[in-house]
Amino acid sequence: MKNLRYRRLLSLALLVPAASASSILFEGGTVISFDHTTQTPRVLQNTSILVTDDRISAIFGADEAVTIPSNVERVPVQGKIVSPGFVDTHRHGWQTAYKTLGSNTTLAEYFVRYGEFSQAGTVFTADDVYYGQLAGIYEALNAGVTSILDHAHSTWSPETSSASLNASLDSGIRMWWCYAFHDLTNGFSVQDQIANFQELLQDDRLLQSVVEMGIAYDGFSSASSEEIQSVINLAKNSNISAFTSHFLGGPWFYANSPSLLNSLDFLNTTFPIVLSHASFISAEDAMLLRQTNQYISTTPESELHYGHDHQHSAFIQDQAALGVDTHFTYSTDIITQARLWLQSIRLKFYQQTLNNWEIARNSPMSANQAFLLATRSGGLALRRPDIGVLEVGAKADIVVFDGSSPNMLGWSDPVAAVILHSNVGDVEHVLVDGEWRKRDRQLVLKQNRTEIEQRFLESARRIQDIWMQTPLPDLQGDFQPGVPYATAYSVDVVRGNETGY
Ligand SMILES: *[C@@H]1O[C@H](CO)[C@@H](O)[C@H](O)[C@H]1NC(C)=O
Ligand SMILES: *[C@@H]1O[C@H](CO)[C@@H](O)[C@H](O)[C@H]1NC(C)=O
Ligand SMILES: *[C@@H]1O[C@H](CO)[C@@H](O)[C@H](O)[C@H]1NC(C)=O
Ligand SMILES: *[C@@H]1O[C@H](CO)[C@@H](O)[C@H](O)[C@H]1NC(C)=O
Ligand SMILES: *[C@@H]1O[C@H](CO)[C@@H](O)[C@H](O)[C@H]1NC(C)=O
Ligand SMILES: *[C@@H]1O[C@H](CO)[C@@H](O)[C@H](O)[C@H]1NC(C)=O
Ligand SMILES: CC(=O)N[C@H]1CO[C@H](CO)[C@@H](O)[C@@H]1O
Ligand SMILES: [Zn+2]
Repeated sequence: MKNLRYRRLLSLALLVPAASASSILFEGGTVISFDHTTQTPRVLQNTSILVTDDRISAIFGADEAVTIPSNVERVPVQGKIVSPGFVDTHRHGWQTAYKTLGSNTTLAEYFVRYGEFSQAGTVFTADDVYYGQLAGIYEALNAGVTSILDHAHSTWSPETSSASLNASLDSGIRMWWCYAFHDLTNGFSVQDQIANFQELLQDDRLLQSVVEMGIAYDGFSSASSEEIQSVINLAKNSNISAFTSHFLGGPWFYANSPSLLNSLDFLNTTFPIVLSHASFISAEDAMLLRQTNQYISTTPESELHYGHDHQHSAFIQDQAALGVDTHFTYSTDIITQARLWLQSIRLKFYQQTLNNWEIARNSPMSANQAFLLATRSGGLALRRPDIGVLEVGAKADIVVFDGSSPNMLGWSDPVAAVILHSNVGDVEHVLVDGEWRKRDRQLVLKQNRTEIEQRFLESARRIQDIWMQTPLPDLQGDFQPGVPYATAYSVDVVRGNETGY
């Protein structure tokens, strides 16, 4: 009802032509909108979307009269699915050069070998960070990811920090670029990092861009209270758009938990806080997130791949969005994350009945819910109800799927088609903030893509050579006090001894 009312108001408003506005009309597709009454995706058949500058200005059916500006760019979308752009709420964009190196790594190994405190801090130059960040964002845009919260921990020097921000600004993706403050051994102290961050905040390019500044910090349970307080003060006084922290719990510790943040008077904040993983979150911490409207970022593939697990995050999906995490190890598209999450949640709750020798009569999670996690929930995690949704007034972050590929052909439910049948090859058009980022399956970039990819490949070859020559760490003794390393059962798909890997 609400949407209909908006539409009629808008068709009147459009009688006054907007002189210099740019507009794009997606004509006659199947649009996945949102129904505020039922809080579910709302499918609109044979519907058109008018984009004016950076926002959606009208959504209308074939029988509705809407005045269309004469200079409009018409894009036919008959037979296609028009979806909101996908939102990735947890990523470390600088790591692209490692691609395929971590194919069978574990989280404990990752910390030593690939993370922000590994040799990366001395090996990666500003150029490595720049080209990796940019080439990685190309992959995201190509897959219909239009928004990213980057936990940017390549902040090892003013140069590598600036390079990451530069690539983000140059990419044209919508980003919450969260500068990570961390204790380094190279002399670039947290106080230096704070000064560097404040300098970057003054960058005039931010005013014309779709990049917003945020802070990433993991030190709440490990750093000195002085350091923690200086980061809290900075966050509260810098008009940031997001704050993010890793939170695992259970045997991982790494406990930047909601209750710890709350005890520091740092949970009920005016800006959004996104806690990545929350694998072993307690019921009490989940309640704190609801009370303060803060979100977790579930990264299904990373939590499976590395073994973080997600024991309890499944119970706080009303305050959750999806993320990719380390894109060098697996897929960057949020649809794959949604699909993996959907099927693993189904299994998790089916098992509860099976363990009791009972047979479920219902499915524990629907494709609609997975779709919302991948889109609108990401916007809500960032307190941006105008992101991850197709409705009048929302940001024009739009993805058009070709509905006629061999894998898509025959769909009637567009949400199920996207979540369970699509692949990146079906992403035909991508718009971010009303601007083309992919058109007719080709990326639309400000840079010379060939040149960027050549520079990235040179960087990746250099980085990969160094890592291949670095022996794998020998993980013996304790991961941390009271938590020993152990050997997991490993499978061998060929008969005989020692034929694995
Ligand atoms: C969509 O609307 C157009 C314009 O009114 C009409 O010609 C066409 O038949 C409709 N298509 C479908 C599939 O309903
Ligand atoms: C980032 O871009 C700005 C503006 O072009 C430039 O001054 C700065 O040197 C760049 N940073 C790096 C590390 O190249
Ligand atoms: C705070 O940042 C937002 C954009 O994120 C901007 O619109 C607003 O003007 C800023 N406020 C101040 C006081 O700088
Ligand atoms: C959070 O802060 C707001 C505004 O200061 C206040 O109204 C609200 O009660 C607080 N909520 C909690 C759970 O502390
Ligand atoms: C893009 O870069 C490549 C490689 O440097 C070059 O061969 C090509 O001419 C460039 N294209 C344009 C349009 O500048
Ligand atoms: C595997 O190795 C163990 C001892 O190392 C040996 O006892 C066993 O027979 C071997 N099994 C096979 C299938 O070769
Ligand atoms: C790419 C990679 O890291 N491969 C490793 C997978 O695990 C085996 C066993 O630990 C290693 O030998 C490989 O190097
Ligand atoms: Zn992470």
